[in-house]
Amino acid sequence: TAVTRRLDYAPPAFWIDTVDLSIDLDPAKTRVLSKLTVRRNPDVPAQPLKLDGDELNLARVLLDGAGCSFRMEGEQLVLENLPEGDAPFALEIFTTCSPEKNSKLMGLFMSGGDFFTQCESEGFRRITYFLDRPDVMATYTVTLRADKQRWPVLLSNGNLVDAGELEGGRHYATWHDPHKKPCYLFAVVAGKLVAREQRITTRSGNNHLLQVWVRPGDLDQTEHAMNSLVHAILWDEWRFGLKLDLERFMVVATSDFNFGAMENKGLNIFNSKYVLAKPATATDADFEAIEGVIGHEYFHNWTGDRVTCRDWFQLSLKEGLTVFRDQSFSMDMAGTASARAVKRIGDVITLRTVQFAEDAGPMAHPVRPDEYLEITNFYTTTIYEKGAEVVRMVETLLGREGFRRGLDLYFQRHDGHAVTCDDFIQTMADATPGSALAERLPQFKLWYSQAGTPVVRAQGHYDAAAQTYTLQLSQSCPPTAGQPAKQPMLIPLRLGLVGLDGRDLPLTLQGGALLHGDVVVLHEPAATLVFSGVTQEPVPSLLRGFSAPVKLQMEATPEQLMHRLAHDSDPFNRWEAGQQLALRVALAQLAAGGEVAPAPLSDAHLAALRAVLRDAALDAAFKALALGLPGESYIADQLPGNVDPQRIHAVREAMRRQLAHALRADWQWAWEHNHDTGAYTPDPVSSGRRALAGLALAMLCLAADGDAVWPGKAYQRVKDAGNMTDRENALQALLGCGHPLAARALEGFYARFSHEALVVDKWFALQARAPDVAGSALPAVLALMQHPDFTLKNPNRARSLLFGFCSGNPAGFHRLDGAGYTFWAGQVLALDAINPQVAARLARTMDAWARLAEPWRGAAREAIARVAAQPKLSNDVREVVTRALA
Ligand code: DPP
Ligand code: ZN
Repeated sequence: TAVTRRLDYAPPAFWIDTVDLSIDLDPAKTRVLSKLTVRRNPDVPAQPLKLDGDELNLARVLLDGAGCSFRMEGEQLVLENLPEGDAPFALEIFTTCSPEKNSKLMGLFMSGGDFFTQCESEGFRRITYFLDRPDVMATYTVTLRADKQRWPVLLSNGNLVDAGELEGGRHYATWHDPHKKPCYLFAVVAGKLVAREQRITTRSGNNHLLQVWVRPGDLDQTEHAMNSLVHAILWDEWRFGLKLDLERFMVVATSDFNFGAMENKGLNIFNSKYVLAKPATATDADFEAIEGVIGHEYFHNWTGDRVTCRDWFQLSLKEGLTVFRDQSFSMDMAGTASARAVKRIGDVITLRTVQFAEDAGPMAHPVRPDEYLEITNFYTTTIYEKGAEVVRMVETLLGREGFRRGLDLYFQRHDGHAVTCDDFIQTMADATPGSALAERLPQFKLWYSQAGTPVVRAQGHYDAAAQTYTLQLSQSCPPTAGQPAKQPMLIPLRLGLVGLDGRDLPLTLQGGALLHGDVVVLHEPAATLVFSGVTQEPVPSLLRGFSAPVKLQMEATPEQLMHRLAHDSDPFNRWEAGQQLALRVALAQLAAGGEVAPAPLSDAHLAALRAVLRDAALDAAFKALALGLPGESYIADQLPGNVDPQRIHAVREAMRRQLAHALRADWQWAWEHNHDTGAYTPDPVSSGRRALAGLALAMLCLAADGDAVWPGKAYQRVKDAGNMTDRENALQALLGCGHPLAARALEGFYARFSHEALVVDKWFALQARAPDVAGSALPAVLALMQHPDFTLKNPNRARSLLFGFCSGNPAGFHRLDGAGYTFWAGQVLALDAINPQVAARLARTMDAWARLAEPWRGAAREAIARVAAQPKLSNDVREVVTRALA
């Protein structure tokens, strides 16, 4: 259980050039014969060859065809008496493993009777002994053997080069991957699967075979995934000139998976949640997520597979860049400016609620971390989403053309290599001499090394006589573990000045120029900007489009916020003004003490929201976001500490109820104009209308006050909605208002979909998040754990109920008696014995414990300490709870 440190990186002492694997698949005992061509790395002093292994049974090792001496050092296989010199030698290693016992779902495991692999980060060592590190890249040939009837389809990376029958009802297939790759991109699938196939010819005239492999009954749910894949391929070629480099590209779905999906070269393996969709079972959000994840994994083919990471501290090299690419893809697919903004707002909500919280908590780490106990704990929103924001800032600094030039140079320089975040950013600067990035590269790189969310403070002053508007900006970054003092960062701030009529005033910066006409690059601890020719007092609109992952603090009157909610030309900031407005009301209520006011929203505030809801020029999707209140955990994050989760819930509920009642006629109008979207398609316009209709229905149910009309309509809709989005929204509306019809609706929902695993997940999640009426939430969750469909062994199922409750139901979870935390501790331990990765994720739902008020704080500490005291914890969970208590 040793900590791994970034600065300890040393190149491998050996290279492995070719890997020839023969795998005899058997659930209880799979035999793996690995033939390696190995040679010494001439740049490194001679040392023994240490191969990683984990839970393997070693049968035999041959060196150049003869027996040889070896020893074990912990789980590593150590060979000392190897040939001198640089000449390659052959190593044959014969091991066995047991896929059916592999509940960690790392390495070779079984799902629904079929075989799958997951090797990132360190799963390959659970298949065979190897130099399991991403900078060792080899060419793979793989022969799979299995019973033909039970596992008729045998897949691995690359091209199928041979296949045939064997004795005893077995068969085989041999695959060869022409591309060198690190072992974390290796994959095998064997099962009773069928494929949707499509052949495409790309812009450049190349032909490819695309396959989406699923269980036979699921073929009717693969059309959207295939369309998304085709779009992703065409988009990457169009936007970045990056072509598909394989004749065959395969996507395979499995229902037992830790990640969302995995970018194995040519053979992407997906959590079925991100492949399977049909209108009857998948929501608009599911359709959108599938497009995004299919894109994400496909884009990894270049940013991850062709150019990979030197070591796991560089994870954001591929993940931050690939998230940026999938976000850009989804925006381009969304089309209109409004739909793009809606996508951006969704991404920022995730960043601010999850990543900002991470940056402010015990697991805070830089985008390029310095150390880890267990690397799987670092597949975080900091690496992914903040990493993507860093790449987005690079694009903002370089412009679209400059960014493209940078990426072109990146592939020119680093294709086929395992590189670092430094290599990436250096290339982007080298490709754009004189750019705002190249000019201040060392400072920009602080985004990779400093943890914590920077705070930008802004103060504005209008001088009517001089017709100037002065903006004073300053920045700071809070201390995080191991980083008490921070240096000022390079922060691109997109901004505008909104005039009285709602239009932007022209921007003329005294003594300087704005990047792209509207971006200020803040690099000093404090700066003063003076805009001249400002003919009227403006309302400043800063951080447009969320141009940097920072917290902006700027005084604003409710009138200024309402002005921007009504007019800001930047849709992101228009939405943000509404959020700020609501946040201020919530924070005032929290600061006030005493009884929670039943109607905290002012008339002017309600009128402003009504105007947005009724605005004929706005899209429904935007309205649904603008009328939504900030989440409870986001509100909690704005407090300095002493967080009372029950009061936050009560305040937000009061706001929600007031919004429901005060705008009842408007909600009814919104429902009437949006609830019928005709034949289902998941496009942004109709999905936006469904979102607004869903919100309206929830509000109308909340405002029903004993009247049965709206709950009755919701109940009817659960029964006969034409698609899952409308059905789930209606069920949620019923649950959200605590109506007795909800129980019957849940029953009917289950009866209809009990054979659809992904819908049963929704059924569990909806109940896990249901309002905590008189302490009912926890007992309901405990009862659901006894349901025959519940199991901790399936990650999606475990997440639906446990994460739904522990992180999606703050009022139910943060009980005064601490029973929610006791439940959490028990489930973390139970899961840890099965699947440490999923357990560690659940453990993280208590990250913010130290900011709680008493008695929650004491009870939370006790529960975490109980977990930490277990002697047999995985590294995964140990790292999370140790940091939490530090
Ligand atoms: N499968 C995960 C992803 O695609 C890890 N690479 O992000
Ligand atoms: Zn990824």
